[in-house]
Amino acid sequence: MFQLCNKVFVALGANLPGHRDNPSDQLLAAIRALPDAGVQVLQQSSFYRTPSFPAGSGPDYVNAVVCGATARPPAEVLAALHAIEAQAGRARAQRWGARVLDLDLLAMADTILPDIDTYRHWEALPLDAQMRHSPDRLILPHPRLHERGFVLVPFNEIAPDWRHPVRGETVAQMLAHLDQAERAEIKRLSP
Ligand code: A4P
Ligand code: MG
Repeated sequence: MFQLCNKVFVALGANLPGHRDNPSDQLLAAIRALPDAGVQVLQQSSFYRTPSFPAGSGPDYVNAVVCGATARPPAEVLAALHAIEAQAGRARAQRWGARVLDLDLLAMADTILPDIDTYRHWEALPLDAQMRHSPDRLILPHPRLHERGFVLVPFNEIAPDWRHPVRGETVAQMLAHLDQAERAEIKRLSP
């Protein structure tokens, strides 16, 4: 049973302009669309310019993380995020390919989905398998959030004390494990 109002964290990323002039405008439009998707925005990180991962896979990204409140169950929130991506002109061509908008559900309160063994399976997947397989159902927390600078840096700006329900670490602790060189390449754009 989900609480009436759950705290939800959404990661935003874009490295192609799509219908807008640039990736930052894509992110702004997506944030403005969140209330209609049932997510009331409580906090918003700065926007960051980040090198595309894997290295050399495309133009730099603009990334951000938003904290919201929602009364909807996780699967409905993800479906609403996919609808916003589609409106922005996102086509799912290639895993980790360049995109006009990527909205990932990072976490919803301390929910683990679909179960802890499935979460652990996706978290432990080696890099080559990550590139070949993508999950056909919602995994929460997002199984890559603990290792991505482009997620952890903006996440840390708005919720350094959020604790990962499986790993037991806070966002600040996960960020501290990141390679310094990777962190240094993430540049704050605004405000
Ligand atoms: N899915 C399962 N769980 C989730 C969840 N918690 N949130 C499913 C979002 N989606 C989830 O996702 C693939 C499948 O995972 C979908 O069917 C979804 O229902 P996708 O968004 O179609 O594909 P993706 O974005 O290529 O995969 P994913 O796993 O979201 O990858 P990442 O980690 O987001 O990588 N470099 C920089 N600098 N910045 C970026 O933002 N993003 C990516 C995508 C690669 N490189 C990047 C960035
Ligand atoms: Mg995604």
